[in-house]
Amino acid sequence: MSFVKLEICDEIAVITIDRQKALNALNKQVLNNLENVFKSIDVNQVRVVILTGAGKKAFVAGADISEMHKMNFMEGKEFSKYGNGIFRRIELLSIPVIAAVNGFALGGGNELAMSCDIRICSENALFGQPETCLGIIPGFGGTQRLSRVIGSLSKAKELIYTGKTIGAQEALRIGLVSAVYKQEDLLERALEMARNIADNAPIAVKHAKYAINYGREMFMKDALDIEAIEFAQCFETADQVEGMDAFLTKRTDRNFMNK
Ligand code: DAK
Repeated sequence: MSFVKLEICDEIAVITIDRQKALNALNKQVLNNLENVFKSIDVNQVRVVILTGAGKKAFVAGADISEMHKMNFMEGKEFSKYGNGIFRRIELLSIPVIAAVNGFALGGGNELAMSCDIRICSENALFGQPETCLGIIPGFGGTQRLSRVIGSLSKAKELIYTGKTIGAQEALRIGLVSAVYKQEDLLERALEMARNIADNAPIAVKHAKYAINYGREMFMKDALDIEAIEFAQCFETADQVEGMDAFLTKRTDRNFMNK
């Protein structure tokens, strides 16, 4: 039995973490299922992934505390490396991943959402890195991604040191999410955004993601070199010809072939 479900419709994949009895907390099996589902995505066929949690209460309430509480140094290191490997795979997947945060996104849940390209959430969503309250620190990238995502070292440190949670509106204010919707509208809004992305030239979207992701880990000069190469590669695609031809001939029926 898998705790992670995959549905693909019209070039959009919806991945749902479904372990509702523990508020979708990430135990080793959930992580393993998540890794396998992401590995199974054919990025030449699927254009956008949406990641969400089952139920109305939680996206992911964190790493599974009952599995972690007896860990020693070596086990903690291994667990962190394992989770980080999966989250990095999501972050670097060549196509965009939208996190539709439908409730608690705590600890590993917030870290998972931050591995995605874009986060939108429901009005009841709650975010936080409460690890220091448990005697640990974020171990799936939170100490690194939170400040990069929100662009404020001060706020990231405040959230991690205090372990306090913030609601959807505060998450929007600090830039942790891009938009807040009613719970019942969240998935449809995520699908709408996904369709909007999927309508654009898929290879161009991939080049943009690559340039943004790798560029932000470099010095500006090197990052701009990466952008120049990714930009240039677009001119070897049929979709660049189609996109510009459609504009110049005032056509609205762009037909991107992913070539
Ligand atoms: N792990 C395991 N079970 C969890 C869980 C979690 N993170 N969160 C909730 N559950 C379970 C509860 O134990 C409860 O199970 P039963 O008692 O029914 O068997 C069930 O889900 C429903 O939860 P509650 O009854 O507590 O529901 P409430 O609505 O009253 O409260 C809550 C919801 C989200 C406020 C509360 O459940 C809560 O505070 N949960 C823990 C949230 C949390 O602290 N999350 C962060 C976990 S730490 C690392 C790698 C990774 C990480 C760190 C280090 N290295 C290896 C270095 C990441 C760490 C974390 O994510």
